[in-house]
Amino acid sequence: MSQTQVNSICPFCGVGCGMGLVVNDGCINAVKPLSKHPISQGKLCAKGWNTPFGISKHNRITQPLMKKEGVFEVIGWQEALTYIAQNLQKCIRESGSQSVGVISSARATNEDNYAAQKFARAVLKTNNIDHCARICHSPSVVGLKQTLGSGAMTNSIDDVAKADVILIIGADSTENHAIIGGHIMQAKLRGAKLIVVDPRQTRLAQIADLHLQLNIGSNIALLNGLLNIIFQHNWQNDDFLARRCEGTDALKKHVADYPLDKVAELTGIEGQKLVEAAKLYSQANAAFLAYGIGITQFISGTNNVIAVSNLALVCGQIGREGTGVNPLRGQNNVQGACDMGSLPNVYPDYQSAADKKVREKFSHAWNTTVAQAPGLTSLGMSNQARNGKFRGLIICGEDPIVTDPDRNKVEASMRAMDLLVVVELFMTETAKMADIVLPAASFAEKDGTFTNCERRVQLIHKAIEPPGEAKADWQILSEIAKKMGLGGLMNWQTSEQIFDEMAQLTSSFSGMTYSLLAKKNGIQWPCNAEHPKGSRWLHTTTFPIGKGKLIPVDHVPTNEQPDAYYPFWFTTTRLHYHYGCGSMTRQSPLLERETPNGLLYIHPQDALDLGLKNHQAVTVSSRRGYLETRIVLSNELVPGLLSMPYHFKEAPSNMLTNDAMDPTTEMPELKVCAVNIVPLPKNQSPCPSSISTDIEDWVIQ
Ligand SMILES: Nc1nc2c(c(=O)[nH]1)N[C@H]1C(S)=C(S)[C@@H](COP(=O)(O)OP(=O)(O)OC[C@H]3O[C@@H](n4cnc5c(=O)[nH]c(N)nc54)[C@H](O)[C@@H]3O)O[C@H]1N2
Ligand SMILES: Nc1nc2c(c(=O)[nH]1)N[C@H]1C(S)=C(S)[C@@H](COP(=O)(O)OP(=O)(O)OC[C@H]3O[C@@H](n4cnc5c(=O)[nH]c(N)nc54)[C@H](O)[C@@H]3O)O[C@H]1N2
Ligand code: SF4
Ligand SMILES: [Mo]
Repeated sequence: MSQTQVNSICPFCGVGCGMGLVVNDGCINAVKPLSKHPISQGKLCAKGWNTPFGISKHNRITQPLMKKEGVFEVIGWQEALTYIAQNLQKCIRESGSQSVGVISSARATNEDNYAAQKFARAVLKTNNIDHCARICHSPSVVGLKQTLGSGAMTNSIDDVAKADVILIIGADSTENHAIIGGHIMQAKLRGAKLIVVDPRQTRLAQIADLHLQLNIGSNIALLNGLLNIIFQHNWQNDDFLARRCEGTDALKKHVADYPLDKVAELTGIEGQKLVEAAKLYSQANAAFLAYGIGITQFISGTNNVIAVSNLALVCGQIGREGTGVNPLRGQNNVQGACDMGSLPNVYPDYQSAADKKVREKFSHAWNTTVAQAPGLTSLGMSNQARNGKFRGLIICGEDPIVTDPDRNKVEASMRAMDLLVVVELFMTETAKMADIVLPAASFAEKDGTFTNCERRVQLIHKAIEPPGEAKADWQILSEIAKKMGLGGLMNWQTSEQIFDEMAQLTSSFSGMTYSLLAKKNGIQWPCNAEHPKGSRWLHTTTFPIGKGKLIPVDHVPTNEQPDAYYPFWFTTTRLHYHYGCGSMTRQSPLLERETPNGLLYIHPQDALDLGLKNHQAVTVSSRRGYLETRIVLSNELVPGLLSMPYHFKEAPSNMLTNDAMDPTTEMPELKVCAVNIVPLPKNQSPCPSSISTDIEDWVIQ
């Protein structure tokens, strides 16, 4: 038996840990952590260790499938490609290019994402291209662009080790960015002060020096309150404000409207704790601020991000080692999918699609005329589908039926489309609704690059052959282009050719090549003539927009609040052991045995008041939908607040969630809505029907 090791990058979260894929007779049967990797330094979390299960051949989609009378039949590639090309052309002929679009995958490579946006803009002639950043950190991309000039993490992961204060806002890092969570715990052991702002008592909150357990959705009140305290005590960094920022006076005046008693009332946090937090953060030599989607997933998401940025700028905690405004981007390559322009409003490297010069640049480079009209977001496409205006969608590696808000609406949108193509590894709930399902190669079966949350572009290498007839996303999109008569636009032979094309058309990546990336354990962008070695820190001397912008923002109540019919606050979170829709982590028997298939956390006092016992079966309902699950008592919550992980299709929390949107980014308010809970009759189990994702249950062989 021959055994080799191919070094790669973990395909789950945005930390981007290094892993060696151990290949035995054409199969990956183990992974090894890489001791020399700059971030993971010989560690992996439970998901990383279970990677071989997550892509194992058992249960994978291996051939193109076409739905005929409700079941899938195996078809040949040529038949599938012809069907897709003809139906896309039909939609475009009858309803214009705005009636079709692409959702690409933040789990797939930069090269796949570059190909997806080029396919949309050059082949379909539409800016209808988006991906899951929409419902994740799109407010970071837009908010930080306004205040700092760039929407990415300003500093690096190992800056955690250089900080004397660490402020974590709306992020559950031991569960979701486990290796960073570990770095934070180590920093705390070494003596750094830790402040956690979260309505739940997360594991980091449990060891924090200060836990500001705010009322859900009261972020701006809290951040403006902290700023007001800082100005009142003269704790702001005057020198930094004078040299590097604009808008100080207006912001100071604005936050004076957030006195201690008002903020304590809105946030539920006593004044003294707020003063302590304001002092610790502002007076630190180096304070590292990281935040997650407890900031972004609100109708006020963009303003929440701006409020975070205001705090760091006023205290001058940015542009130096150990500091920064650090959005903890979620998916393994969500940073990359944004960088590559898989967004309706920007081309690669955030070049504006609204700018005629940019459109001319890409038209010239690609030797075609690119899309002219503004594009739709993913939820925009979904909404237009229910109006009959949006008709044909290719989804590469996303499971919106499980992961988008208000599942009943999402299902109606998918049903309304004339053509739904899903490119996937597994038979997800969304794939089940498709007209055509195409088999995608996983990260271990193709070459390419992923960009982690600290802007580090890292190579992944093909270790094994794709199962059956699966192909990389970029290859599949190129072949559809060819069938549409536009193959010349996407005529690449290797992923490296795609990367080189992208690097030539951007500034931040212009100094990168595969051979340089291979030598260096990845490179952090920008990497160009000005920064030939890449950039550990952004904004050290100036911001790309000149001065940092302080922008006053106001607290707004969440779109939905508890009332007599739906008396509980409801939020959704993640479990360490499962990832996203669960399509990959739930293939692992080791991870599956760690948690029940769906659970609702409730404070013991609420359970007592409702007469509920631990593990009792309940129904949970909102204005939009209904599900059944079992409760788990938890002191991590406050009375009145329920929480639920979103990974389980058997108890899909997005049946309940609200799609009310942030007006700037169309980010839905996934983090909060109002629900009711009622016990199920005794002896009745939740989720009576188990929902199979076994491939043989769906395909006629
Ligand atoms: N195990 C695992 N890891 C993952 C993922 C996964 O599915 N599983 N997904 C990846 C992805 S895509 C992402 S985006 C990241 C997400 O990583 P995180 O940003 O850590 O995501 P969440 O745990 O959903 O939410 C973070 C925290 O926000 C808190 N919160 C809720 N409302 C508020 C509020 O009003 N204010 C504040 N300050 N906090 C609030 C919640 O209690 C929660 O602790 O994780 C990535 N890593
Ligand atoms: N209620 C609630 N809903 C949420 C959230 C929340 O906190 N609460 N969080 C939101 C967030 S932050 C995010 S990022 C989204 C995530 O939502 P999704 O992006 O839908 O979640 P994933 O599970 O990552 O789905 C990615 C799919 O890609 C497939 N895949 C993996 N690699 C490849 C590849 O190389 N090619 C192709 N074609 N497919 C591949 C996997 O099998 C998987 O099914 O969920 C959002 N939904
Ligand atoms: S922390 Fe993230 S990147 Fe690292 S092993 Fe875990 S899931 Fe993979
Ligand atoms: Mo995410």
